[in-house]
Amino acid sequence: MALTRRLFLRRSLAGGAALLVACGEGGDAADGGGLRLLDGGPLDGGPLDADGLLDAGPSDVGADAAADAAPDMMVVECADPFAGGELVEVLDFASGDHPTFHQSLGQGWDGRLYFDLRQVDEDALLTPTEQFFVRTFYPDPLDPDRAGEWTIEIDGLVDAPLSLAVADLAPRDMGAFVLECSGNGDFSQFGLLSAATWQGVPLAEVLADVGVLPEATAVKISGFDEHDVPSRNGHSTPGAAWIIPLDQLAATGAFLATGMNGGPLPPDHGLPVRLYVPNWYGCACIKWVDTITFVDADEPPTGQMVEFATRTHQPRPAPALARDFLPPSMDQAAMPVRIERWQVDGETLFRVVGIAWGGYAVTDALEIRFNPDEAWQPVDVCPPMRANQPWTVWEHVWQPAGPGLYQVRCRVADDAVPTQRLDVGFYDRVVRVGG
Ligand SMILES: Nc1nc2c(c(=O)[nH]1)N[C@H]1C(S)=C(S)[C@@H](COP(=O)(O)O)O[C@H]1N2
Ligand SMILES: [Mo]
Repeated sequence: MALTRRLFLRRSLAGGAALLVACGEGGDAADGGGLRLLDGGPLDGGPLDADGLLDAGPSDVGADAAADAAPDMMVVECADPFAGGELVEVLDFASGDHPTFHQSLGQGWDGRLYFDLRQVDEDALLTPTEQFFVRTFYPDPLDPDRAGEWTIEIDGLVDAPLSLAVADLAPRDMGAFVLECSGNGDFSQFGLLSAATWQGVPLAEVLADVGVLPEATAVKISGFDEHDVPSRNGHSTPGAAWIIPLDQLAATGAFLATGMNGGPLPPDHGLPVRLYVPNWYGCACIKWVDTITFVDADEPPTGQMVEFATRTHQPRPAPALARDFLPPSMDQAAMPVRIERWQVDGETLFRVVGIAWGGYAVTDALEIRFNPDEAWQPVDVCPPMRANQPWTVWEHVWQPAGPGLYQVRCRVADDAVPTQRLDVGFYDRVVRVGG
């Protein structure tokens, strides 16, 4: 069987400051966020792609030479059962709707752009900016030409309110992270999920010098949220704000983003500034941030937090105080994104390509099942999961029992790994084989 050789950073070196930059000052959610090499590191000059993967190519000489030059890399041999075969077709998922991808649909709060997850691949991990999913378009009252004048008002329980000019921030690379709308679903082929590198400044750093009153326990981050056209059927409630407890701020790795994928933040993604919290659902990642308010322990949740309480898995009924809300974090999730039919040596083989994202620690216990009455099978993830962000692409060889509909589900065979959405079949995909 043919092998593909890939080099990857040794996991044990993940803390090596010379090699890897994790987003934030520690905290699990931020760990691994920056699979990003510092200039001048041992690999400087190597043919490194955006993910930090060094493609060794098919030749042993190349791989060994690269490994010699970079002792912190290791060579993994991944089996390629499809080598020399022919891709016959990419199957359509039979579940959900089939929206138009990569095109602006709707208006205002109901504005959407769905990303086609079938495009994700080991060597195409990041979502091109123009294909990155959008939930809520750029507000009509704002003028992109005046984005350079944007200020954030810092008020509430502070010594004196102040105004922060976004142009004065010195953004740097924060790492590669996924963003997922908590209302993502089969209706859009799960197209409200994308990955990018983000540039910005940690929120804890931005607020470090603010004179804060002793009773302040949290910050409320608010964004501009007015549109000329109301949301249809009251689908979306006006007012975008989220509250982060001060004692969690640094650990979340929250940052104010001013750029993505190395370019400026496009209008629809929050020009000139948005909140981004690694591994928190998109509803917390407030766009067009205009106010940061220091609040105390009696602060009620924002309308946005209440609107998204179910989708962020809050206790029911939703808590009366913001401080009793759970962090809107994403448990480990996984699903197939592309199922291909191949002819290899006269045999029909199916290649299931999937992603694993979210979660709080690396796992090697991913499993897949092709119908409720079939057995779970381990997914051999190669190279193994190295970090929770942005996501891990996996592949599985499938030989279906016969033609028909298959309901494909993933799980993590490790009770220590929380997977509340996987547990209820949230990311199930249905595929039709043959006939
Ligand atoms: N001001 C504002 N910020 C917002 C929203 C909004 O409607 N208004 N929607 C939120 C939701 S629900 C999601 S999923 C993300 C989507 O970010 P994106 O459009 O850049 O992908 O933005 C969040 N920030
Ligand atoms: Mo969302």
